[in-house]
Amino acid sequence: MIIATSHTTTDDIPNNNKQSPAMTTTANAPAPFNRLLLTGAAGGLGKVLRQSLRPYAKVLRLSDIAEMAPANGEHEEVVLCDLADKAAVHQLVEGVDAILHFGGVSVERPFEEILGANICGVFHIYEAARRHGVKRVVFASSNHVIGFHRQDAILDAHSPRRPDGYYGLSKSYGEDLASFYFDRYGIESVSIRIGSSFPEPNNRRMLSTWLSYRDLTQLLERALYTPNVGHTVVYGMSANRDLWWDNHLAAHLGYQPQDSSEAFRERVEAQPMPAADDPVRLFQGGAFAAAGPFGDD
Ligand code: NAI
Ligand code: 15L
Repeated sequence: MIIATSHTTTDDIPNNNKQSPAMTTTANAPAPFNRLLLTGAAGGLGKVLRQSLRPYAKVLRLSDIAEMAPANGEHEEVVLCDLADKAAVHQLVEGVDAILHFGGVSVERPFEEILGANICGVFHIYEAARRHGVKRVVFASSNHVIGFHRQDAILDAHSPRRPDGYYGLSKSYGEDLASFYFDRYGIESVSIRIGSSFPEPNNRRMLSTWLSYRDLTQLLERALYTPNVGHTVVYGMSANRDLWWDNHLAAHLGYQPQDSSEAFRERVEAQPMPAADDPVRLFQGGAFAAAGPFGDD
């Protein structure tokens, strides 16, 4: 179990960038946790992480509101759970050493849909962590916390947040909870502002925001095992050519991305160029910045 030894914030952490390990296998992984909880396990990233997190846990507890493939042997547990249900989340968290919180609504939606899954959901996760003595949470935050910044801005973890919708606001709230639960209870968190984590970048914006699954897995390894992270905010992107985000304030994680969107540039740039005033060209959050309003009819 990882224990918070000091009230460290990203301001205090020295820049001790390390070389990243080569891809982790069960043979060369750091000592596995006894039990890791992954929420959102039925989702796009959850399915990938169900495989790639295997070296890091003797038992991976996989949870979602949606059905999943049954547990594959003794190293998996499958638990259906609605994050909006406080009692169910408290049961879910019992007996785990660390939590990777990926569950929730993952796109812009009306506030009422975001409220239970994301806002109540992340609160339930932190309260359950406190009650069950869990000392480390990795939170799948999002670039939509800063989505209203222009694409010509370079941001770091101290840049002002500019959420681009209710979804981004829910992730911003999750980051605030992470900060509060560290200051108040010593529960450490890494909030990963994931860019676009898909098999390939699908459009021009994603040439900057893309995060390969391999790099995501390395970042999760660093987020789980780096000591004294306090509450660290890190941008989740691969080593792309034209980056909007600077991770120097998270250098203590030692994250060294291996992949780049360059391999896909030609195919992506064959697509028609969006108009100069299209939000997908103006804002870091792209089309999310133009979603809504909802509920006017
Ligand atoms: P996804 O939508 O495929 O997966 C989210 C999962 O959460 C789904 O399986 C869904 O059933 C589950 N979920 C929704 N409401 C729930 C509830 N009330 N209780 C329990 N589970 C619930 O999304 P994806 O792409 O796999 O993303 C995973 C996480 O990473 C999300 O939190 C998302 O916001 C975050 N993220 C993903 C990015 C990406 O590029 N894929 C970028 C930035 C953030
Ligand atoms: C996100 O936060 C979403 O979960 C994902 O579906 C993508 O839209 C991604 O951001 C992105 O900005 O590309």
